[in-house]
Amino acid sequence: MLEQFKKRYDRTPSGMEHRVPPGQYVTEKFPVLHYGDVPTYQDVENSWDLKVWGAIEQPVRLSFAEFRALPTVEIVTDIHCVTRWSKLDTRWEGVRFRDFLAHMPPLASTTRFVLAHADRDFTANLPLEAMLADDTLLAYIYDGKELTPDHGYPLRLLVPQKYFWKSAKWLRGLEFLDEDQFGFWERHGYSNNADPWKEERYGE
Ligand SMILES: Nc1nc2c(c(=O)[nH]1)N[C@H]1C(S)=C(S)[C@@H](COP(=O)(O)O)O[C@H]1N2
Ligand SMILES: [Mo]
Repeated sequence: MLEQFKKRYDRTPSGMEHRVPPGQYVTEKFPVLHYGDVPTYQDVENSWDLKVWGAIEQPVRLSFAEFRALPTVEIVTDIHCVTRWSKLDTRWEGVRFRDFLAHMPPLASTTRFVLAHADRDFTANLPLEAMLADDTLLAYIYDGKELTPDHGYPLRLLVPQKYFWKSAKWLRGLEFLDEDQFGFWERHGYSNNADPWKEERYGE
C-alpha cells in the first residue's frame, strides 16, 4: 500500500516539507475515498435537511435554504488522508462550525463531543474542542465551485486538523454528546484522536 502511494503521490515540492506530516506524500490530485456508494439527491431544496440534536437545549432541523442562508467563510488549508496522501492549499467555503453554533440553541454545559452523521450510515466523532477550531467548516464549496457528489455534495464536514476520515461527506446530522462515541472508522480500528502531526493512524 505504502509503496503504491509513494509512486503515485511523492511530489512534495521542496521547501514544503514542514507542511507535510510524517509518513505523508503530497498529491496534486484530489483522490476520492469513502466506504459504500455515493448518495444522489433529488430535489435537495425540499428533501435535504440538516438535523442537530442531543446535548442541546432544543433539537433543530434546517432546510437546505435555511442552511445556505447562513454566513460563510473561505479558508485555504492542507488536508491529510490516512492512506498517506496530503494535499496542500485546498480552498473551501462553508459555514464555520463555531459560527453555526451561534445560530443554534445553547449547548448543555456538559457537552464535550460531537458525532457527525452522514448519509449511508457513516459517522465520525470529534471532541467539541476540535470542532470549535477556526478552520472547522460545514463546507459546500471547493475551489470556488459547488462540491461534486464524490466529494460530499451537498454538505460535508471539514476538520483539517485531523486525518481526513473525520471530515464526513454527505453530512446530515450533528449529535452533541457528553460522553465520546466512536464513529465508523474509529470502530474499525483507526485512531480516535487522529492527529496527523503525531501520526495517530490506528487505535491504541
Ligand atoms: N460519508 C462519508 N464520509 C467520508 C468517508 C466515508 O466513507 N463516508 N470517508 C472519509 C475518508 S476515509 C476520507 S480520506 C475522506 C475523503 O474525502 P474525498 O473523497 O473528498 O477526498 O472522506 C471521509 N469522509
Ligand atoms: Mo481516508
